[in-house]
Amino acid sequence: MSDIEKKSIDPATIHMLKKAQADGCETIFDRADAMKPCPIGAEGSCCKNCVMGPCRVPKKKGDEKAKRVGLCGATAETISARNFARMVAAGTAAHSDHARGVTELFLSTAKGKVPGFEIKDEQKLYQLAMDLGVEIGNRSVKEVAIDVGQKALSEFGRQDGEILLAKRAPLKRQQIWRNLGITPRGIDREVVELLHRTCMGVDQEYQDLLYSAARCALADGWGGSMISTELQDVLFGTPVPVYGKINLGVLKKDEVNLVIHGHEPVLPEVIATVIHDPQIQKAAQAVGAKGINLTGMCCSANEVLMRHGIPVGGNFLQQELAIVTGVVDAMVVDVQCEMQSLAQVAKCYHTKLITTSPRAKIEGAVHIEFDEHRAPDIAKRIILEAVENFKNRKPNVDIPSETTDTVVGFSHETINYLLGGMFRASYRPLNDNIINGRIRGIAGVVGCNNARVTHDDPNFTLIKELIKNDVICLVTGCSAMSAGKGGLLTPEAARQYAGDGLASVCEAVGLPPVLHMGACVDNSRILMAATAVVKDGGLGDDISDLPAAGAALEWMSEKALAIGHYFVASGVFTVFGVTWPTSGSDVVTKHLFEEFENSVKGKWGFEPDPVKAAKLMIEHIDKKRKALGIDKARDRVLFDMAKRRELDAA
Ligand code: NFS
Repeated sequence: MSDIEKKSIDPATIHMLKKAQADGCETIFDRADAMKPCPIGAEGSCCKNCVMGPCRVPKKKGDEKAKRVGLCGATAETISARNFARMVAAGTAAHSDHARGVTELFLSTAKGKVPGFEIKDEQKLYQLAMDLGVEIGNRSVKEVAIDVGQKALSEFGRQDGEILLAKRAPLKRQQIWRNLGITPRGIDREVVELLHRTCMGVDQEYQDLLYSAARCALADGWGGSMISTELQDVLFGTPVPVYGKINLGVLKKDEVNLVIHGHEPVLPEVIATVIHDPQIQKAAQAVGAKGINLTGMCCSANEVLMRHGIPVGGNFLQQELAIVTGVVDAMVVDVQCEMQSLAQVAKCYHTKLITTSPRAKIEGAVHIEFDEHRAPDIAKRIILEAVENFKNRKPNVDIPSETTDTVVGFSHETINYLLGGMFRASYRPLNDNIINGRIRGIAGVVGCNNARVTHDDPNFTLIKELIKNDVICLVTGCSAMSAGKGGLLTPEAARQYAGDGLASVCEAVGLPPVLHMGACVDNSRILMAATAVVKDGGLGDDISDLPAAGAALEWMSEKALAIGHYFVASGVFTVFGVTWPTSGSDVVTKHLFEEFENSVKGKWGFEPDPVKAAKLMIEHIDKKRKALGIDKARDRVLFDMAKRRELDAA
């Protein structure tokens, strides 16, 4: 096996890496070989929060008692916890700023100020109105929507009290947060306060920092991310199961290829509509193309895949490789997870890179700023940029043949409906199957790709291992795409990969054993699903009682750490891979891995090996089953008449 072949388990990725090498085009995979991570920074032992440093306080092998403090006296524990907390603050800021944009658009839509946008899911609007304390009565949809938009917007700047959606959590969970003083007050407030606390010379007690980080992370999961998911569903429709295709083979040689990459679904939604405009289709034909092929990359892809079945080009580590095919006429990006190197890779070929967010420009890209008031015009302009660029393709075109079929679109509401049917939608069948042991437990497998590990391998191997052991998997983000490319997102995968118990349940209701729930902000759907399972009864009275665990074995983004921390603070055992950001301090790591279980009833774990990580998660699930008294549960025995008579006679 050549070195390139060890970079990914995905043949399309390997194929494109070889092409990039032949074309002399550098990618993230080359840079990962050329530059190793700084070991001091990786273990969280570098403090650069003031300019007397950076102070380096790494662990010293063989001299564990060595004094480890920065110039100001900050201990290795403080430095480690501060670095951890800053990542959580940044991740929360990213999700929540995305949410703010969606909320502003929602409010403008409710007020009728942005033509082309509308309220698509009224039922979800009413549910949200109730949870935000907005009166419904005989009021019009418009009135309710305006109030919902205003209430949601004020959650960002709220200064005291509790964020409103925290009330969706099980009552016991809410009480745990209150007792620890970590119920978020307002979304922006928690981010700002955490940045303040982690400034030079402020909060210098590692426990205090870790719990403040939990409060901030909860403002993401039950605040910013949840608001994003909810309002996007109300605006663009709540996902229902839809068929889709994934991997670089979805690109087409004889069509104009426009790739939408990033995170905010607003512009992609408009592009997806405008693309059918006959004038635009004509323009494509005029340049000799058979049509226009819209595909997605990263979480924008998840959004439009879930709602429209638009094919997915690939996940985070494939963004440069889409361009390497030589057929991407334009790649349009907004915010988050867009590599700056896209501009350089685009130069090797003919691709036009277009930035659209007022918050994110890239040197070398064309900037066409999105404005919701002129959304259709801007969408048209972007599509036409791609169309015009079709004629500039160079001869070195090569598209991998790989695509995989998927069934996606499992919002929390859809799972409810699919399990219980239209007239008695509920999580009851799921709970029953967990109690009777056919389903051993639930796992959320989420997060990114990371160029420091074999692309897609940890995610795919972990998920396969979990479903083999009857653990149903809920997936989002780039990890969902690893599962999709590996063929795990179809109902047929149940028989092929899942244990007998899980397979029998999946086959009975036609579900895949791995349920794609959306983008990373949609991890809030997993919180809602877990809460629904608790509320349905029989499995304890808090999320921490459930036979459940979470994982992100290929994480790289600060957003992933924020997500992990809100899962932990919501009572979930969460395992991360690649590298552990507080490994420089055994004390801080022990607190997160062990002592957190006594307070927030959830805890962190670290295990880069996917098979071992699955084992850890399954052991935790079994521990929870035992605590619930369902560890010896068996399939219910159905008595026939003869057996009943025997019982009656006894
Ligand atoms: Ni999530 Fe989506 Fe992927 Fe990671 Fe980036 S695209 S928001 S951060 S890399 S899963």
